[in-house]
Amino acid sequence: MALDSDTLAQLCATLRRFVDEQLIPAEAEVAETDAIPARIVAQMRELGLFGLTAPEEFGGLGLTMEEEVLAIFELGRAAPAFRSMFATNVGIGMQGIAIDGTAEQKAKYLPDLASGALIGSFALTEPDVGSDAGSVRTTARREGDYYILNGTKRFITNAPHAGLFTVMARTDPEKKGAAGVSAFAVERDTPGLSLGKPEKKLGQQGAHVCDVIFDNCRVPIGQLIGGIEGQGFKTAMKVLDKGRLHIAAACVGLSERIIDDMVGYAVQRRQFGKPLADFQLLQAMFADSKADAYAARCMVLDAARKRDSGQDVSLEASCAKMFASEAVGRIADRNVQVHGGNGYIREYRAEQLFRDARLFRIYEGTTQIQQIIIAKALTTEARERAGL
Ligand code: COS
Repeated sequence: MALDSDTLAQLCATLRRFVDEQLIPAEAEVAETDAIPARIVAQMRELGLFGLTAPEEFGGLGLTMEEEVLAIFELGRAAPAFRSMFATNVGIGMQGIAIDGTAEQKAKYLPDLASGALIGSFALTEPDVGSDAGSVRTTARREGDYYILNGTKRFITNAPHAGLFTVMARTDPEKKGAAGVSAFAVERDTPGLSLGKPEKKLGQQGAHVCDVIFDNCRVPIGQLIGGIEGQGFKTAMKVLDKGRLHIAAACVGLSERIIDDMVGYAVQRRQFGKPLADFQLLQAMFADSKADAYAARCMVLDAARKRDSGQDVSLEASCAKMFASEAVGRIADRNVQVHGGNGYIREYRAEQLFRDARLFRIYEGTTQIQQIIIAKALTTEARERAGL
């Protein structure tokens, strides 16, 4: 563990207070204005949220996976747009460099990513390449000391705020699949890089996504992550293994928050002369929600501990991401139901959290992609056992 148990308990208590006293009270404002107030971003920087997982030598807290998910259980209780603000730095926007970057790349970028002075973003998805990530079409053609990037990346979280992109592009047009893909650290002001308009979304107002367009974008060869061509897909997969555990933890946090809201509402609201909480049909929803959230919490913690012990957790990360994101969807839906008509009205947060939670089942790999990863691991193992 990076932190002793007292320090970790203190960190989690501080994050819980921050969520209760600053983030949850600002949810309505963020949803209305589609922006995180500058005062809250400044508080996030002061708390070190952008650098939760950056190595200590680069100014981060260097949290282990277990510590990271414990922190995200707390931070995930607020509307997910808040987490999005700093989480690309903690996860997919920084980990490509942290895991596979050269010493120079780490020294150049990790300190600013850790402090939040620089926002990192992860550019894998394209207009015609979503789940089939190995089919990346963006090209990176070597020309002297530069790679010339051409193509469009789509739905790139935090792109409007980012100063640095981890970009997956095909360096070898002869290799059609994953083997021809390389990863690059591309700075925002590189000539030939431009941004599309921020998308209008179903939920998570305050978190922004847009296209990132490369038009003969000249990227110095030193920006090839790890300095080796053809490793980009594997870098992306390693980043996503970790990212999926982080997302699963965010789902747990939000699930627990919604259960508090749901039961808190039901003990106060009265119908037929008694509190809603006394009706057994609703009690079944509370119980199913709690069991869902508890199971998700246990899965995430178990997978995180396994990763910290050096095990390959692709299968466990997919199980946790799939279960926790589906669970928070069920819980958010029950919360709307328990709120009845009020559940459909903006003033009560139930409808917002229902819309916000929907994205968890899609990004960083849809539920169906997690199923494919889990099934592939199981069938590969079975074939090996059978000597096939
Ligand atoms: N860690 C390290 N390496 C990995 C890996 C992982 N988790 N997963 C796969 N690889 C390696 C494989 O071992 C293989 O290497 P070799 O060619 O040396 O054997 C290579 O990467 C290709 O793997 P695979 O054949 O499994 O790739 P597929 O093209 O079949 O793709 C899926 C696999 C579907 C799992 C992948 O495309 C995926 O995760 N898609 C979803 C992408 C996603 O989450 N997008 C969301 C937007 S990003 S926020």
